[in-house]
Amino acid sequence: MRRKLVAGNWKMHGSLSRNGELLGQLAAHAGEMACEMLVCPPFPYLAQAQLLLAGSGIGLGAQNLSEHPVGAFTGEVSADMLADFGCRHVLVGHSERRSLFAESDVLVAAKFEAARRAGLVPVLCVGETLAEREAGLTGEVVSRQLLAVLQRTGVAAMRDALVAYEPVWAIGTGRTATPAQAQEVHAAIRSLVAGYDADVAGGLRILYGGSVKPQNALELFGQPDIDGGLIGGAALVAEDFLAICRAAN
Ligand code: G2H
Repeated sequence: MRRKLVAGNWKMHGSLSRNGELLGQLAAHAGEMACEMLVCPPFPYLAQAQLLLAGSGIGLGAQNLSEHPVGAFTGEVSADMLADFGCRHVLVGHSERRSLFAESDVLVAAKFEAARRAGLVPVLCVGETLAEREAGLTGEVVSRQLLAVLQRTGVAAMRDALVAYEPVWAIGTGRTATPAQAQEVHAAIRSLVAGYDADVAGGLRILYGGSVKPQNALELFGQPDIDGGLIGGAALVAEDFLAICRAAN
């Protein structure tokens, strides 16, 4: 039985005062949730979130990391630094990193490995663009993104890791994949991993991301291979994020 996980990806949003309010509201209701909760604020707010989430049961994650452990890499943040601030999770390969910051499959795999080395749980984001979906390439693209990691790290590194399927055409657009569309890709991801190790695949939590809202969460989370969500816009509004978490109960 895989426990559902709902993660908030705040992207480049927030301020000390707004975060304080949001985190306070989330922490106040976290005890009611059966699902695991996670928030991923921007780097500068990790210390604030660590403090305000202490004892709440809500996990802390980051949105990105360097593939390097230490050194002259101006502007970068290492996995160990994230761990120092209480992060247990880190997103890798979010589509915005892939498309806006030119992160390749090879770089994403290196970041996945760097997270693992520091004891962090990577949340590997995969997903196809609209053009790729329309060209019938969804399976091929998602497999390529996954295989880049599997071939670099081995399937054992996927144990306890998370995968987030985020169709690029559904991100921040208000368009959500139908539960059936999402389920089909989630099942394909699990089956690809099962080809390497059935036990790892059976325990692998695969989140769905892309315009998840309180109105569509229940049906999405009701699919057999959808183990929770990676939430962007709706994670910035406490009542919406909490409603999505309740839908995962
Ligand atoms: C996808 C998602 C969170 P949104 O990027 O990672 O964002 O829910 O706003 O589509």
